[in-house]
Amino acid sequence: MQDRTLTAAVTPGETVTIAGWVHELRDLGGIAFLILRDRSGHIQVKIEKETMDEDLVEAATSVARESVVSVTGMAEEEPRAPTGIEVVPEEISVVAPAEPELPLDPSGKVDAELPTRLDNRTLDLRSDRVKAIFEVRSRMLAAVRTTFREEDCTEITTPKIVATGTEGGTELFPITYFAREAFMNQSPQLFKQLVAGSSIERVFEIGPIFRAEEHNTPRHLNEATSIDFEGAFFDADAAMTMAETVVTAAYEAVATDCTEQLEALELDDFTVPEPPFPRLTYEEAIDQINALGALDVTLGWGDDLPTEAERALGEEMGDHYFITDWPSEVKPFYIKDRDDDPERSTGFDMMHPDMELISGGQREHRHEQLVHAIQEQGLDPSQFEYYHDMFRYGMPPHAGFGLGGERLLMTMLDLDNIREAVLFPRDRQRLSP
Ligand code: AMO
Repeated sequence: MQDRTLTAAVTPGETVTIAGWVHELRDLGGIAFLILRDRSGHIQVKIEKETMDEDLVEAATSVARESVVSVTGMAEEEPRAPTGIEVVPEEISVVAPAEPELPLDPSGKVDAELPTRLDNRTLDLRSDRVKAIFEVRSRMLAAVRTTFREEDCTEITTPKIVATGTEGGTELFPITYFAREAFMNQSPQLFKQLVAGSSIERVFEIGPIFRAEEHNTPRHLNEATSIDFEGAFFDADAAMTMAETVVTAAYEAVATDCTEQLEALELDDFTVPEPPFPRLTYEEAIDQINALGALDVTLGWGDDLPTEAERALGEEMGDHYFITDWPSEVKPFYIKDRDDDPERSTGFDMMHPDMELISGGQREHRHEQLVHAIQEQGLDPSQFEYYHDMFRYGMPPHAGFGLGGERLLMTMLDLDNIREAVLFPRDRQRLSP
């Protein structure tokens, strides 16, 4: 819209045209106040019924909440107005009316259930709290990008329609690719390695991953955003340091630039984690969990860490930490075993006290050992030929990680459900919007 002034930029003494949503209408009899909202904030529009044009009064007082209106008038100082300024209108037009019955209350005064909110996301996003989540998300991703660029990484995008899975066969979404079977990509894993092994060396990608997770949990999505890194001449330790750098930079950017949003989210004790994060080996982790008596059973070598175990350990650790040296048998084929002990892998996870945020590790870069590892996991090396073949032509040692974007945001903002961190989540039930 031409010549529109944002509400935050309105200064007393000038004639302005403002446009936005009817946030609230307060009718006090002889006088009414229309609170207009735009992306920059709110402003009060004063309607004096006795003295103002009848049509204008009618337009202003009959419009339904959340309608879009345009108002032209004089801005005046008014200490009693919420922002100290009000607009005295000469002209009001309804640009896009809203129906009087709204499926949810964007002011947040009346709580709506999450499914209702997700079904009506446009309205949901009009509340300060929900809007704040996605402003933080945008800032967080920008910080991640900048940090990787500062670390000399090249941003890449890799195919989302793929011929093979990498993260375990049960979680694949099959699709029809002309007459052939194909899958939605579970991770850019193999592609990022193939590019890191070129002389580009350091790559990152922020993109969707698709997992046919059977379980509907507050921390799993069927389509998630993965923040991936891969670096040639990196080992697991160096990859962990990169992971710490990226996570910390995301927190720092949000702490510095999103004070208003953190306020809307009532996060007055927002703190930036301090690297280096403690690094526990898998063995130390299970010993601690067993000592805490968090489970009915005693964990042994090779066991996965159940959610309750992660929680108990997280509580003990209090902040981000790593679990390293996972048993080789529980890690995917591309993770390299430790040279000094093939039972132990170079695989690591970065944990937030509430959940896993990152998996990573050094990769098997030796062709023969890689083909062997693929076979060991019961997979057919010929299906991965496009990948392991390249390891015959000078593949340097390399390492990397995958960081769950929504989990990072969810833990950062203390959200109860991962669906809060995605605009249009995909889960077992939800395929639209
Ligand atoms: P992994 O499968 O552990 O590792 O995934 C990495 C991180 O991605 C996030 N994540 C998810 N978030 C929400 N819903 C899901 N269904 C979901 N699945 C994964 C988690 C997890 O820690 N290729 C490796 C990474 C690597 O080694 O570089 C991988 O994909 O935060």
